[in-house]
Amino acid sequence: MEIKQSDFIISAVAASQYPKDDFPEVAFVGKSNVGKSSLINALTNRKKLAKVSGTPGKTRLVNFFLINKGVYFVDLPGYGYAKISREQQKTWGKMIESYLQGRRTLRKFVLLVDSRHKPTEDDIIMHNWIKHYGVECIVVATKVDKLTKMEIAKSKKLIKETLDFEPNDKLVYISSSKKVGMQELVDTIFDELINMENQR
Ligand SMILES: Nc1nc2c(ncn2[C@@H]2O[C@H](COP(=O)(O)OP(=O)(O)O)[C@@H](O)[C@H]2O)c(=O)[nH]1
Ligand SMILES: [Mg+2]
Repeated sequence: MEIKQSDFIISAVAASQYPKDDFPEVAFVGKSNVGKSSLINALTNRKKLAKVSGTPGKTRLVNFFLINKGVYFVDLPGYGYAKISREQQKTWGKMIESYLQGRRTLRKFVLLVDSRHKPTEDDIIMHNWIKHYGVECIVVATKVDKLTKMEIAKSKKLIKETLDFEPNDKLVYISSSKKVGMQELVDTIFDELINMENQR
C-alpha cells in the first residue's frame, strides 16, 4: 500500500461537521507532543498537512484528511496537557467518547505513545477505552530515533506489559524525523481496512 494522495477536508469543532460519506476511518490519538502531527505529515509525505506545534494542547479541533480518495485519517486532540482545566478535560472526554460511540465508519485507532517513557495513566485509559468500544488498536511507539537497540528492546517489554497486550495486539516503532517504520505502519493500517465490517 502506498499513500499517493492526501487532502485536508475540515477542522471540525462539532460532530455535525464530520464528513458524512461512507469511507472507512482511522483515528490518531495520543498525549500532546507525542508526535501525532509529525507522523501524519511523514505518512503522507507532506510537510504541513497537520500542524506541528511547539505549544501542545492548543488544538481542540478534530481534523479530517482524505487519503487516496477513499480513507479518512482523523487527527484527534491530544490529552494529558498539564495546563488545561478540569472543565476542558471533561469536554475532551465527552468529545472522544461520542466520537468512539457514534462514528459508524470508524475502523481502527492508532494510539501513539512515547517510546522513551512508560505509557502514562492516560495512555492506559485511552487503550482500554478503545478496546471497550471494540475498535482495533494499533499502538505506535514514537521518536525511536532517540533510542539505542537495547533501549528499544526494553521499551517493547515495558509497553506490552503496561498496556496489558494480548497476542494479536499490534505495536509498531516509528520515527517521523528519520522516516523509520513508515511502510510497516502504512501496511498495518491498510491491512483489511477496505473490507472490514463495522464490528460494533
Ligand atoms: N526526535 C524526534 N522528534 C520528533 C519526532 N516526531 C515529532 N517530534 C518532535 O516532537 C514535538 C511534537 O511533535 P508534534 O508532531 O507537534 O506532536 P503532537 O502534539 O502529538 O501533534 C515536535 O518538537 C517534533 O519536532 C520524531 O520522530 N523524532
Ligand atoms: Mg498535533
